[in-house]
Amino acid sequence: IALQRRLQDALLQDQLSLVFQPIFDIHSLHLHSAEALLRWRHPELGEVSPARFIPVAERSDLILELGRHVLSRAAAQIADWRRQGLEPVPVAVNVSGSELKQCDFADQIGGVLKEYAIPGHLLRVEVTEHGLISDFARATANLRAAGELGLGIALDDFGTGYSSFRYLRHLPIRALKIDREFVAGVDVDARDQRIVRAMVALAHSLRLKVIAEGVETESELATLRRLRCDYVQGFLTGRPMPAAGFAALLGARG
Ligand code: G
Ligand code: G
Ligand code: MN
Ligand code: NA
Repeated sequence: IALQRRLQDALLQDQLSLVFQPIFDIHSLHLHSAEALLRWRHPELGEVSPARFIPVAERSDLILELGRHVLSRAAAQIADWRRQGLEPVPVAVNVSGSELKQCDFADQIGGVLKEYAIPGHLLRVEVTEHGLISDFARATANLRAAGELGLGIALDDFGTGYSSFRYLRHLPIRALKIDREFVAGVDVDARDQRIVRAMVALAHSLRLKVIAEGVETESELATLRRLRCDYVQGFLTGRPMPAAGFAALLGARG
């Protein structure tokens, strides 16, 4: 409860910000998109990890407020980069399961696209298998509606949740994000190599793209290239960074 109270204040006092982690084409290493990640700097507690405060927010409707905040901040940032004369790449936001239960989820997205005058393809949604279980029909309808607004949908943390195949069957997804759990040490672990190869084959047979997450070493990158992943995200190619740092990446594209 204490943390929940503080998080409520954080929203009001503007202690929350977004950082952006670049996602690159695994072969050319051209910038492809970004993942927006929430950061909270509390005046006394210092940096509080979303791994800690998101679960707290998820216990109440605070997560819905947080979700709207992230969506509108991401859209505002895209609009701001465009004002600076930059050509933004799509920005993916993480969406919790409870957000997907809202009847007006797609209306919210439509609202921010209009407010910031940006095309839908510049926003993306990442959902976790875990987030989808409670109201699958509603979640599916919401993701379809988001897809119709032009947003690409990715299944996050792929392989770590439940009944993934059901999601692949029903959801309008465009990409799988292979969880770091399978990526860390994939260069030296034959079993992980076989698992990743199978995930990629599955994804490609369904015409989905594959993003490898949490790539930290050149050797992992080389292995993931060989295993035919499409995109790479991780500390090796770029840490999550503030908007100004990301603007430099946007500006440096040739
Ligand atoms: O970036 P970091 O490793 O600190 O994130 C930890 C966890 O918090 C990850 O699982 C990430 O998906 C989640 N997370 C980060 N930002 C958001 C957000 O804006 N909304 C939601 N729902 N989860 C987020
Ligand atoms: O669950 P999700 O995939 O949304 O969360 C992404 C999380 O992974 C973020 O907290 C981000 O900071 C973290 N992350 C991104 N790249 C790397 C990496 O190369 N290594 C590690 N350990 N964490 C990473
Ligand atoms: Mn994610
Ligand atoms: Na993930």
